[in-house]
Amino acid sequence: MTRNQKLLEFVEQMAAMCRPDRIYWCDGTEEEYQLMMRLMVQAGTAIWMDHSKRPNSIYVRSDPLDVARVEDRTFICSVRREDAGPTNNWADPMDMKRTLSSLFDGSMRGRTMFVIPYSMGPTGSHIAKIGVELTDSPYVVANMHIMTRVGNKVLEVLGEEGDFVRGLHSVGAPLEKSAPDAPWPCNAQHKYICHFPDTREIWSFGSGYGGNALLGKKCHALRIASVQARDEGWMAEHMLILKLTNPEGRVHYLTGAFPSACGKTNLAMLVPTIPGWKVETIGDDIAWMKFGTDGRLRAINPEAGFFGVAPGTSMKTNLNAILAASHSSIFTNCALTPEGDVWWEGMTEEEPPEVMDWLRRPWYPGCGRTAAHPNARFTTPAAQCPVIAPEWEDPDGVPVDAILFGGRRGQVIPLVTEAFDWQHGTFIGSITSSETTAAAAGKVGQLRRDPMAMLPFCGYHMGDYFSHWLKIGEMTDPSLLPRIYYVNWFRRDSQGHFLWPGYAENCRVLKWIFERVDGKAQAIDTPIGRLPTPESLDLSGLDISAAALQELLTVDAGEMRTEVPLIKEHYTTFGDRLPKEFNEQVKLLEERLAKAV
Ligand code: OXD
Ligand code: MN
Repeated sequence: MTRNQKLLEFVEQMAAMCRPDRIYWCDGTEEEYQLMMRLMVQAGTAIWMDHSKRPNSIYVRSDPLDVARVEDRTFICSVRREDAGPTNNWADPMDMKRTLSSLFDGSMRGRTMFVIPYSMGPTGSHIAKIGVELTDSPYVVANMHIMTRVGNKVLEVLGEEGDFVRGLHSVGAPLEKSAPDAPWPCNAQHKYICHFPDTREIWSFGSGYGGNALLGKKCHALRIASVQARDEGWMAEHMLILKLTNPEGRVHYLTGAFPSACGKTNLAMLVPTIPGWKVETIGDDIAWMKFGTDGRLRAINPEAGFFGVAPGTSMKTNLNAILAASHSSIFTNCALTPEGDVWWEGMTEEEPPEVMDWLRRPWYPGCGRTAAHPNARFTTPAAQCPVIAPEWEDPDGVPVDAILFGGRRGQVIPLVTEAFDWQHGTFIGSITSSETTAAAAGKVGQLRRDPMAMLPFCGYHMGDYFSHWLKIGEMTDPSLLPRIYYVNWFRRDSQGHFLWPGYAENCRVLKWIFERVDGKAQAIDTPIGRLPTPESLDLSGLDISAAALQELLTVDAGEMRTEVPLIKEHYTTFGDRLPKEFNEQVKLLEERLAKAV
């Protein structure tokens, strides 16, 4: 327990409102994790997976109306409307607290309120931050055990005076005395994922799924932390962190921002096809970066686990994720095999003859639907990843040499482009665009601008967020800043086939970036940035046609010119908070394109 008065008061006040039957303080032990598993199995939320197939793992199916982050129900409740900006839903904090208070009133009746003290980042690291999530969901407790550092060790660091991000979560389904519980209690009518950046609070109601409910992840580590980072001069980003080692043993650290479900987890755990090169993982979703005393940006992974998209994950696409999730993991909305293991689309080359789909219906190949939900997930401790870097919990973080941006673009955008400098890199990050996927509720396959892959995750005005990026670029000697790159693995030919093999072969692009950082690889200036010369990209052993390579590595000035009005239109969103430097960048781009043939 704790003697932190602020925490004791928080728990008391929230319990008085939510009226749980019991309050349970999480200590973070393995016994507690096992207790959560048993609670879920007893309640019908989960079933144990066959021990010989997938030891110490459970299989969970959510309610079909609770399967993804709900961006239209996500609110930034800053005191001033303009601080939330045009890309967030805003609500007045007092009004929203009133609405939510009536929903939370008695919402935990018949349930236990779990108090989860957690650390985002290695416990005690000067870059880490503490939060406390109150929840009535054992599923959330179990997932938070994997995704964050939980329990007494966090309370010790918090001490009697320490402050913390206050998180309140309820599935919004009080249990009446005589009524049975649902296997996945939630509230389909009322879902609210609300952030109060001025007071560093998160109130989430009605959903038990992923980023809606595991408040350490998107809500704290991105939306609230981005505001803290702005105020304190650091960065909270939607980025993987990887360590790249060349055959001589030289190391560079890369971070990468890609919109949801563009393969961050795969890239973070990639098995290089070029002999002698090694990729190790530090994080797959979020990076917090702060300047070290040496003037370099240093990154930590605030999380302790992976909440990865399951469909498409296979021995071929991500061997290390498959190995990491081979035991002690939680699987949500995958399909269940008759042997008591999980399956999902793309896991195996051959489809199994029959499984039970995520909606508990028989499924067989050719039946016309998917067996796993497209946003089915595995939750796995990062420490179980075979290529986790030994320094992944270094409290000082790792020095970042390069930052990658990217998205899913079938057309126009080349395989890799190096920014001319930090300001230009910030500009290309701000115009990141991608075709949408299933990670968030909504239409799949539409083009959406997703600046720095932060559109759903920035807790304040995106125009100010861009200015913050520019300010970061002025906080140190330019030679110490990471270089910035834009990559696109998803370019297609006129028949719609991917031009680049992707996955493990992306190491060829990583190698080029590594050698650029070392001042070795060649590049040519183009209107949009520096591209590899064909010889500087290591393609040994890769079967790729000269024509495909040509298409991947050229900038068609005519096509690029058609992007300019789209960029300008995108920028109108931010009004007068768009940094003037970006208008200047658009002008420079137009000038360079005008000169190109
Ligand atoms: C995620 C997401 O779950 O970005 O990481 O949606
Ligand atoms: Mn993400």
